[in-house]
Amino acid sequence: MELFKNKKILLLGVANKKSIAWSIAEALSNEGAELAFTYVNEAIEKRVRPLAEELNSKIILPCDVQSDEEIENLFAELESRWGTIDGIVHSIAYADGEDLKKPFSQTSRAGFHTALDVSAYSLVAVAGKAFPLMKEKGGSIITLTYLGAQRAVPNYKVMGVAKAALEASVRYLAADLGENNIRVNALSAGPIKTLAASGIPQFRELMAKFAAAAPLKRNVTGEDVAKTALFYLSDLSSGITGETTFIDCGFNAVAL
Ligand code: NAD
Ligand code: 0WE
Repeated sequence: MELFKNKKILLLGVANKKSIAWSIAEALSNEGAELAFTYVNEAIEKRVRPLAEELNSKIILPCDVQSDEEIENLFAELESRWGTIDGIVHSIAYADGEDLKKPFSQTSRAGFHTALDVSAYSLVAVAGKAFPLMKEKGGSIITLTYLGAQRAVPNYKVMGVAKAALEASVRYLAADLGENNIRVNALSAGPIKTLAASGIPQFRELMAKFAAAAPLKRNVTGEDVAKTALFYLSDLSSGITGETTFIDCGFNAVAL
C-alpha cells in the first residue's frame, strides 16, 4: 500500500485519462507517492490540472521539452518546492504528421530533427537537469518506448528511429548516472488506444492483429504498464539499469 510513502515523482506526458503516464500516476498515488505533473501547452494544462488535483498534486508546471528554458525553469521550481526528486516518468513522443504519412525514405530533415528532439533528446535534457536533485539520494528514471525501435513496424517510420535513439540514450544515461545510484530504464509497451495513437491510420486493426498474435491473446492495458513502472521506480528493481523491458503480452517473442 505504501511502497512510495514520502517519495516524490515527476510525470511528464499526461494529456488525459487515457495517457499511459496517467495510469502510472494513479498506481503511484495508490502507493502513497507525492506527484508533480507537467503540460506542454495551455490546451493540455486545462485537462491535466483537474486530473492532478484528483490525486492531491499541488505541483502542475509548464514544460515544452523543445525549450531548454522551460526544462530549466521546471527543475528550478521543483528544487525550491521539493528539494530532491526520487523518480521521473518520461512519457513523451512526437513526430510531424506529414512525415508519418509519407514513405519513410521521403522523411524531411526538419521532421527527422523534430521527432528525435521531442522523443529522444528530451530524455537526455531532462535527466541532465534532474541530476542535481537526484545525485545525493539516487533515483529512478523511466521512459516509454515501442517495438518499432527494434523492428521496422509498418507506418511507425521516423518514430522508430527516434525510439531507437531513445533506447540507446537509456543505456548511455545508465552508464553515466549509475555511480550516483540513478537508474534509467525503458518500458516497451504494446499498442494502447491513447491520444498519441488516435492519429494513426488503422490502429484498431493493428490492435486486433496484435491480440491474435500475442502469446497472452489480448492487448496490453495501461494498468499492465503501470505495474511494471512501479517495479522500475521502486527499490524492487535496485539491481537493474540501462534495460528495455517489453510489456507486450509476449508479442516480441513470437513470429508468424
Ligand atoms: P499521450 O498522447 O497520452 O501522451 C503523449 C504526451 O506527449 C502528451 O501528453 C503530449 O502532450 C506530450 N508531448 C508531445 N510533445 C511534447 C513536447 N514538445 N513537450 C512536452 N510534452 C509533449 O499518448 P501515450 O500513448 O500515453 O504516449 C506516451 C508515451 O508512450 C510515448 O512516448 C509513446 O511513444 C509511448 N508508447 C505508446 C504506445 C501506445 O500504443 N499508445 C505504445 C508504446 C509506447
Ligand atoms: O509512439 C507512438 C505514437 C507517437 C506519435 C503519434 C502521432 C500521431 C499524430 C508521435 N507523433 C504523432 N504525430 C501526429 O501528428 N506509439 C507507440 C503509438 C503507435 O503509433 C504507431 C503504432 C503505435 C503502437 C504507428 C504505426 C504503427 C504502430
